[in-house]
Amino acid sequence: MSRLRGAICGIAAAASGIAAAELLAAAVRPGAGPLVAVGGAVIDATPTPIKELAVRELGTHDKPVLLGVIGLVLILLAATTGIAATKWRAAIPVGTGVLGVAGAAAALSRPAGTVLDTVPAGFGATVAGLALWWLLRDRRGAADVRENGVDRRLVLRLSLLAAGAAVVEATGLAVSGQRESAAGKSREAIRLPGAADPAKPLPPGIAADFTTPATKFYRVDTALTVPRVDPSTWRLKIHGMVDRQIELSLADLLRRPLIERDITLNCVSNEVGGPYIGTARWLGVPLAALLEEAGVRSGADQIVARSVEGMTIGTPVATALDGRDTMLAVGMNGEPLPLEHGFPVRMLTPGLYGYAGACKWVTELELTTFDRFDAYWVERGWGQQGTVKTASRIDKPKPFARVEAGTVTVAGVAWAQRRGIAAVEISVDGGPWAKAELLPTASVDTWTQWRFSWKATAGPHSLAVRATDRSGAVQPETRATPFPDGATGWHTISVTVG
Ligand SMILES: Nc1nc2c(c(=O)[nH]1)N[C@H]1C(S)=C(S)[C@@H](COP(=O)(O)O)O[C@H]1N2
Ligand SMILES: [Mo]
Repeated sequence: MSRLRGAICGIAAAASGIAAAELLAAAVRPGAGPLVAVGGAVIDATPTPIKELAVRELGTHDKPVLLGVIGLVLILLAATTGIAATKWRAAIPVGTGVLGVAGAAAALSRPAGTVLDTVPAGFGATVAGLALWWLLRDRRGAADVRENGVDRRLVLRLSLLAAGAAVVEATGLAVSGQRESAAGKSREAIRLPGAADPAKPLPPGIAADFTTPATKFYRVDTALTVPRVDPSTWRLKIHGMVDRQIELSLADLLRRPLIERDITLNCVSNEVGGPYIGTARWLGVPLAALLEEAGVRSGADQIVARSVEGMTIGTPVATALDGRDTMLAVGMNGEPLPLEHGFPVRMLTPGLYGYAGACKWVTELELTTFDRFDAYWVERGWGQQGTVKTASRIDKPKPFARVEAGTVTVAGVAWAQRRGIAAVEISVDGGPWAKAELLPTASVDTWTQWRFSWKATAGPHSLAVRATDRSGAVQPETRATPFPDGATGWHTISVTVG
């Protein structure tokens, strides 16, 4: 009974401490709350294979799951502290101290972290400690207020504390909700100018699902909460190995001639046959002209893009100057970038995986060298250059589908951004390769949709796909994991006919 009491008091005290810390953070430093800071620190410290596994098995649920695990660990620590404190009061400063220091250290370790960010965790730990001490105070005289084994004074204190924590928590949520809707409104208020150089109209006969709606576009990033950037104070700084440092506001950026292009973006973490790829119509400012104005010094071979939440993405300088449409994108499918996809400005580099060329919420471009600096994912063992590999995927039928005998339409996509797709072939049950029909596509920077009429006979079958890019290179059969520079291998599915 006293253990249960201790555990309940410990958890209640921790909950009020966390609510207090999150409210303080929401008020003074949005996005620097201890929970998110600990989550971010865990993400950054997680070994790459485990991160891979999480992205593969959990997809976009990886973050809720992570927060759930952190919550469970917190509950265990809080309960243990509470139980220990019923016997030994010194457990209060020890337990809450450990949690406070962990939260503060996590906040400080964030790329954009400052000493100030340790204050919410310290404050929360203090509140939790005081709450626990108050809950467990004069337990000795408690016998006379007990009725049917229930300590009424404790129940009263717990209720008061819970009510207080609920009010604090609600206030915190209201404060951050306010900020969120403010960010949403400022995005809605933005009127993007038209493109000086618009995208070519999509060719006739193009499939309806050629362009991926923003709401269906995959999302991959390490941000536990979507960064809310105020477009009126946003600045982009171009510096490092340049002759002239440049600083631009969003208005400055939007005054420049904009280009509009259909570009396919995909993630290096995508497994063979995986979902992390999409095609959108992007509006943006070509990076080449900006770099020319800044005057890139000889020897600089890497652009390190930094984002508001401290991501670093290293892009080869050559890919911004070789004539491709590397841009600072402000629009996606005719609208300002969605918050999740980097509002107000992100990088986009045709032909590179996202981790190497597509920094979201970007605020800084530093010209440097690959020798001198390893960006976030490179530091974790991923390839430096991030060139997209030729690949293809079967979307129809679905793996393990049951289809009727007769003519079955097999369909999917193939991509080799910058090189373009020359051919797609299908092999049934490991038999000879037969050419699929290629549908119209927008450019070498977009995927190519294909279809194949299969005369399906009853029984179990396997279907494999492979693409050939316009340089004549055939997609290799050898299976490779996404780590360290992109998966290879033919997408093969099993279906049953009959
Ligand atoms: N700031 C920031 N930019 C980022 C990332 C990130 O974690 N943080 N992830 C990159 C990765 S790995 C990919 S694949 C693309 C995904 O872009 P999307 O979420 O708009 O599809 O964004 C890139 N840009
Ligand atoms: Mo990625």
